[in-house]
Amino acid sequence: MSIVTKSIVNADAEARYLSPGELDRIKGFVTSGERRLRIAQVLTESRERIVKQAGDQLFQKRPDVVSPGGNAYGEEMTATCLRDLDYYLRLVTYGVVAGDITPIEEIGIVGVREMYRSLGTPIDAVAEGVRAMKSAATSLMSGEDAGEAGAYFDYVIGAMQ
Ligand SMILES: CCC1=C(C)/C(=C/C2=NC(=C\c3[nH]c(/C=C4\NC(=O)[C@H](C)[C@H]4CC)c(C)c3CCC(=O)O)/C(CCC(=O)O)=C2C)NC1=O
Repeated sequence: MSIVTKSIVNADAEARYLSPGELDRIKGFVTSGERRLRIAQVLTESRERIVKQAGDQLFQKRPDVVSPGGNAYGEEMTATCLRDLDYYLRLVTYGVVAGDITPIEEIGIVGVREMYRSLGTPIDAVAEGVRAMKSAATSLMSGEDAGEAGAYFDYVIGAMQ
């Protein structure tokens, strides 16, 4: 839910007008809108490059995951691994657009440890891949945009520690 919807639901539950604090937070959301959309556009347009670069970096750092016995060993499994990185990049764009980590949390973080444990996927290596996406992605942006985008990648990385 965006901050706008959330504020309206909360206010209406108490049959009241939006409070000055809520209006202030909505103002922040609106004034940062152009920047957030610009970031989401860069991530969307460059998604293939970001995922590919991050995958190369991850497999260089963690050759074990693509070696025999590794969770991403073999063409098909490697492709599934890169697909997971693409999933997380997509979720980051949702967070950036919403100005809120909630969509990332609900779609990709709740239950993620249990999921990767049951798949035999080392979650620290997934986090490493997301870290590599962060550096590939933020290198395409100016300082302020990079900082804002970086926060959403950091949220995912932190949730996988
Ligand atoms: C949008 C929310 C969402 C997420 C996050 C998601 C993840 C996800 N990753 C999966 C598999 C997988 N995920 C990986 C990923 C990796 N293995 C490694 O060693 C690397 C560290 C890592 C890549 C960075 C691999 C290799 C599989 C296949 C495992 C298998 O089939 O044995 C599966 C099992 C089903 C399938 O193969 O599609 C799910 C559900 N699905 C979703 O709908």
